[in-house]
Amino acid sequence: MNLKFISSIVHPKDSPRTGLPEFAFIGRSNVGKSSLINMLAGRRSLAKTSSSPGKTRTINHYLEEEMLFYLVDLPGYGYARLSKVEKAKLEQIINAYIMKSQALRCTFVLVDARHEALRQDAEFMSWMIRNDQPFVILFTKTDKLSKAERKNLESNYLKGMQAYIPHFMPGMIVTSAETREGKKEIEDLIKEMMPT
Ligand SMILES: Nc1nc2c(ncn2[C@@H]2O[C@H](COP(=O)(O)OP(=O)(O)OP(=O)(O)O)[C@@H](O)[C@H]2O)c(=O)[nH]1
Ligand SMILES: [Mg+2]
Repeated sequence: MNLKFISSIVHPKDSPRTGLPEFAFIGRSNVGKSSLINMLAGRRSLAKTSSSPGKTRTINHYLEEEMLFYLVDLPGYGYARLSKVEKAKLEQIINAYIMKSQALRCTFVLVDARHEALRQDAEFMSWMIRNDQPFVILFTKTDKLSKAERKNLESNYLKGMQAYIPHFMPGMIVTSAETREGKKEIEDLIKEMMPT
């Protein structure tokens, strides 16, 4: 993808007003949102990444200059070390963006492939379902899985999530920012969701 950094904002109302479709990246802090955007861009440091959680604190728009859509890098949720006030502030940014963006086509909810189904992710996805917000799960860091873990990833995760959300059956894509697994699947999905 030919991605160009456009803006870094705190208030969703300051989003670009071009009306171009937006695809957002959300998930727990440190799950690999910014790294995945870099992987899609084929660039190392378009989006800032960090091994310590809580790196992204703003809503960041990247424009795909040929197909004309935005990828939107959001702050992570659930970073335990933040103060209550700071956590609430980030949650407010995320929720306001998702509820208010007119151009948001689909949200990619990133989940670390090494973790079991987590309550925090279940709560976020329940909230998305209640608000009729379409999303697809992207498993991240799958380069760190053994063959056996990789094989059972989707079915194990679904089973775990269904304990929180009955009949849970979202779209899922397996990715790695290291090996670039999942790049084509994400690109194809975005193409499918572009207005014609
Ligand atoms: N092995 C491996 N490491 C990854 C992968 N994706 C991300 N990482 C590492 O995970 C850490 C966090 O990555 P980020 O992309 O900054 O995560 P983030 O979700 O944007 O984090 P916040 O902005 O803090 O919410 C970094 O040390 C990355 O190098 C991956 O696919 N494989
Ligand atoms: Mg980030």
